[in-house]
This record gives sequence, C-alpha cells and structure tokens, in this order.
Amino acid sequence: MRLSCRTLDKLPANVGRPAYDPSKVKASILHLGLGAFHRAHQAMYTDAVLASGDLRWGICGAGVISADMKNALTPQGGLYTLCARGAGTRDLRVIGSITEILGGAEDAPLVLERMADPGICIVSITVTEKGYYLDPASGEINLAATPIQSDLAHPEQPTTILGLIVRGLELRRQRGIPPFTVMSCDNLPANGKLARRAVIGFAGALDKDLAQWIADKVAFPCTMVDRITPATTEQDRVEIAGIIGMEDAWPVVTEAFSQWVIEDHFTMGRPDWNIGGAIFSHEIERWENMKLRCLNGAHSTLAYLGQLFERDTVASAMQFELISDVVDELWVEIREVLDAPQGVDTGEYVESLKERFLNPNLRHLTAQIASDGSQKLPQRLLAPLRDRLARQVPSPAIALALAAWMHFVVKTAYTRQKLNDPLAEVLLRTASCSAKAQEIVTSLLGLDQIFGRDLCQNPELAAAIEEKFLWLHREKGINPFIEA
Ligand code: CS2
Repeated sequence: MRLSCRTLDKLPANVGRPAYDPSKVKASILHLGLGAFHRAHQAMYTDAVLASGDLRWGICGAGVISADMKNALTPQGGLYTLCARGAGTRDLRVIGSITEILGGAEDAPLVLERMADPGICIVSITVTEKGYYLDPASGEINLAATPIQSDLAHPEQPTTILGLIVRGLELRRQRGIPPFTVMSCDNLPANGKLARRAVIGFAGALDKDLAQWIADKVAFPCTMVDRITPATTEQDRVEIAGIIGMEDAWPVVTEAFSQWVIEDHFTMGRPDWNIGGAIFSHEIERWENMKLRCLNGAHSTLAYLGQLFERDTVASAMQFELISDVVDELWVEIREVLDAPQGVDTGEYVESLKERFLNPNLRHLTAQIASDGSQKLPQRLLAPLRDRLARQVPSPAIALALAAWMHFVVKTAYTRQKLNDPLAEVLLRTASCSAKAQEIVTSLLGLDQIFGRDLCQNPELAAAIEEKFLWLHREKGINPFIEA
C-alpha cells in the first residue's frame, strides 16, 4: 500500500493528516527547489493555513535540477510524511499543501507556463547559497558563471533560477499580468535583497527596460528560515513505513523546533502563515543575522572540526569536549557584536541551539553541512569577524573555525576526495600549492572572492589563523603530512 489521497483514511490514528480535501486546493505559490528543507518548513506552515479553511494557497513545487522528487511524490498526489523528532518526542503527520509537482530540466517550459499564470501570486525559492550565482565576498552577480552565460545566450530556455524567474516575469509583463512576489527562503543575509540584486543583475544583462520594470514592480521580501533537516536516509524510509503502515517514497525527517520570520511585503497577497506559527516582522535583518551567525556559524564550525576529528554527526561532534568548547567560545565572540532582535535573550537563544544540536534522534551529517564552505563562510563567520575587527578585539574562536575549514580543504585535496563546493577547483589547487602550513594559510586567505580584499590583506588575521592551523596540526595531529 502506498501513501496517497485514497489511502489517507488507512493511516493509524496517531499520524496527523490534512484537515482539508487536497483536491479542492488551488495552487497560488510556485516553489523552486523542492528539497527536504522546503517540505519540512514552508510546506508545513502552508498546510496549517489550508487546514484553517483558506484553500487558496496550495503549492506547485518544482525541482530545478532533478525530477527525482516529482517521480517520488506524483504517485502519492504530492502527499508525504513529515516526521519531527525531538530529544524525547516523535510526531508524524502527512502534509497535503504540495498539490502539483514539476521537476527537472525537461519541465522548465511547464514551470514557465505556471509562472506566467495570473493565479500564481508568489514564487518562493530554496536553492541554497550557490543557486544565486553571487560572488560570496561582494554579493554581486557572477555573470561569467557557465550556467548564467548559457541562460543569457538562450533566455527562452532557462535552466537557472535567475533565468527562470526573469523569463517568467518577462512573460507576465508582455501579457499585462502583475508580477508575482519573489520570496527567498535561503540562508543568506538579507536574502530578499540578494535575490533582488541577482534577478535584476541577470535581467539587466538581457534587457535594461525589463530590469527597470522588475526594480520598480517586484517585491522581494526577506525571510529568516530555521529548521534542522538532514537528508532522508533509507533507514528513515523503512522506519516511517513501519509506523504509517504503508509506503512513502520520500518522507522528511526534521527536528521538533521550527521558526520562520517574514518581512510583510507581498504585492499579490500572501497566506496567513502566522496561523502555522510564522512571525511577520520589520526586524528581519536582525533575525537573519542572529540565526546565520549563531546557528549556521556554529554548524559550519562543528562540521569542519567534526570532519577533522572523525565525528560524523552534529550531535557526536557536540559531545566531544574540544569541539563543544570551541563552539561555546565562538558564541561568546558572536554575541559580543550581535545586534539581536528586540526582546530576544541571545544567551537563551544559544542555549536552545545547544539542545537542538545535541538532539540524539537526528543524524545530521557534518559532511552535509561542510559542503559549499566558500558560499557559507562569509555570512556565517566572516561577518561577525569583520564586526570584531572594527572594534579591534581578537577573535580566536573564529580564527580556529577558519583554520579548521582550511585543514578540511587540505585534507580533501590530499586524500583526493571530492570537494562539494562551487569553487572546488580553485580551492583544491590553492590548498595543494605548498606543503608549508604558513603558505597554505596565506594562499587560502588570499582568495578574495571569499575573504574580500579587506580580510585577504590583514596580516594580524593571517597570523591568528596560522596559529590555530598549526595548533591543529602539531597538537592534534591534523594533516600530519604538511610541514609546520
Ligand atoms: C546547515 C543548515 O547545511 C547547512 O549548512 O547549517 O542547513 C541548517 O541546518 C539550517 O539552516 C537550520 O535552519
């Protein structure tokens, strides 16, 4: 038996299910990037809106690169199980808010058709940092990136989210349809502003008038999204099938906690996501910075140190005193320069993060978080570092986190493993340019597309990272083949 609308009534009583008829829902949101995170987060908040009786806000979800999710969920009518695992709790519910599914390059024409549909009011995106093709240090669009070049050459057959959104907006402009709102749900600072810059930057390279129209008419609200959601494993699938008594091709496993803070700037309406617990706020940049620095900054630190000390999961890395001490010091450094949202106690906030990271029921792999470091470090660790440099205070924990990332790149280069990072080629080349610790640190720090001119040319910072890099090497035996 397979999960679907027809089998919903066969679910055990303790498994939640849509409190509405999914076949009556109208899709007004098109979501690009139909991964686990979206299904654990926005789709769940939207499910609560539908359950309140407002059936206008279903989601048409599109996988940008692959059709895997479409193939898994189409036979289930878009239904899937969301399994929230707390330290001592487990809650399962079937989500029904994704009512249409598209996927893969071959569906790009259908995605464009949906974008041009006047009934689509919001295009939301979770495509991770690298999907925006922004230079990590400057935040400017990288028009030279190969996929962007190809979309600029063939704007009617786009493959990137920028190409898709710009083409979708252009079709609406040609047809006299008001533009949809573009809502970024990625872990970037001021993600709406960055999405706007990327979209307008791409459009400007094609057609200046179109770029101006987008600048004048399209809303790009910022959002802070938070829910730790590891990739689903085969074991999860088997466990969930056992509980729900039927097969679900792609359930999602997540933590019990979830948070969503949204800037209320939508030109064609929006669901009342606060019904599901989201917060509409004017203080969005503060929320984003707190989360990106405290949660994601600590995550990256745990990931690189975890990878170096053979701790596969966040929880096991947190249980290693050497690592958890570094994370504690890191939080002190971050909090000292943090402009937190009003009424939030950042001490309590990091205590709650500690509990979430220690959740024994979530196997969140450090290898997963360690990917795309070049795209993540700037907002997670370099931003608080810059704030500290401006106050002329040292940042030994941040320096250690950066040294750990450098060792991770060196280790990947020497063991000939794959580095998951859009800058993999240059990173691996730079990390293997010399066997001398000092030269490795200076060369990696010299990558201004990550560190920016200011940090690249800061000798005190280089010395601080080098000290930590050498400490990891000499005292802790990391990368024994390099020379001190
Ligand atoms: C993680 C995030 O993979 C990563 O880089 O830091 O996906 C993190 O789990 C989420 O942002 C939590 O909200």
